[in-house]
Amino acid sequence: MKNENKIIITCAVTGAIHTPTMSPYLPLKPEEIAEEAVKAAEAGAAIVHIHARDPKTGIPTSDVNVFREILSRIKEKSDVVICPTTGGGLGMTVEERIRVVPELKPEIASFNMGSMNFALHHLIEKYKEFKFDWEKQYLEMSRDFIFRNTFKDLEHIAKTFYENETKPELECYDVGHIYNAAYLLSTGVLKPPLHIQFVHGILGGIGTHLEDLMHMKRTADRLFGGNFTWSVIGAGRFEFGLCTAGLILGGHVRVGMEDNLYLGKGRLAKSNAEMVEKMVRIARELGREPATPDEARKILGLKGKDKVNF
Ligand code: KMH
Ligand code: ZN
Repeated sequence: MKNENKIIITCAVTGAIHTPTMSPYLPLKPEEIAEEAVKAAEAGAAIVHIHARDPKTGIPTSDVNVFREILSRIKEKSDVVICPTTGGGLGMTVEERIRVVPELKPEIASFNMGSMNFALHHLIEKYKEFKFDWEKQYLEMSRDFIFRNTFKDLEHIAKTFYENETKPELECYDVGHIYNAAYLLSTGVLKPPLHIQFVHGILGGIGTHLEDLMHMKRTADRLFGGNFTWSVIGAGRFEFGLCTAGLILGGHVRVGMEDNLYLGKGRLAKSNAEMVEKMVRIARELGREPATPDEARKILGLKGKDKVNF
């Protein structure tokens, strides 16, 4: 089967949006996050997207040592492509967020394409009590939070990525972010071919309607022609529907507990692997075969797993 038919499934195993109270299955400790990532890869994920959490409390952390532990544990057991976050979590500085790139030199990492509101406070009302003290405060803090990615930041982040041969995965949460990418491409700050992730359903970004995805895709097609690769995220209950639309349109997809905790209505996913398995079933039914990690490396033009620093 040719590479065009291959679908890269990314699994985002823990993130920095959901908190421990929301699911007992959310991996928190480095060994749990690594284990979930390895199992997601065995289920068919070619890329795992990684955030780190404090081993004791589960609060998102930018501690490079925790990232290093997670990434090396995964690499020991799997050849999956490892994509750490540079979006981090609420309240982290840009410098703290991007430290993983020069320190660990990953093949690919997330690269957030603009400043925005990134709100989680609306999730509070769903829970009567929280397991850890930090959770409610963390979610509430997002009411007044600006996810900072100014043009100055973006130039600095891009330079850091290219110095370390790390491919940027451009997280676009709205149409304006695609124009930001086009501008930075025209000034040489970003280098082609771009890899774009259309992120739908974050409060502060574009919604989860099919028209929203079509608009993002049409805009990227118009600005970049055929010279880009792309993937879709649908946050919350729209995850599988929007990913299915993306795969029909020829894109790649991302699933996992960072974006959604449920396998179906009222049914918490017990593992990230279950979510990948569901996506693999849908893909195969619709004639797309999951890419292996090495096929994903080829499709995205990554430097290779022997060139990372962990
Ligand atoms: N949090 C997701 C909606 C990042 O980690 O840099 C997008 C994301 C960004 O994964
Ligand atoms: Zn993330």
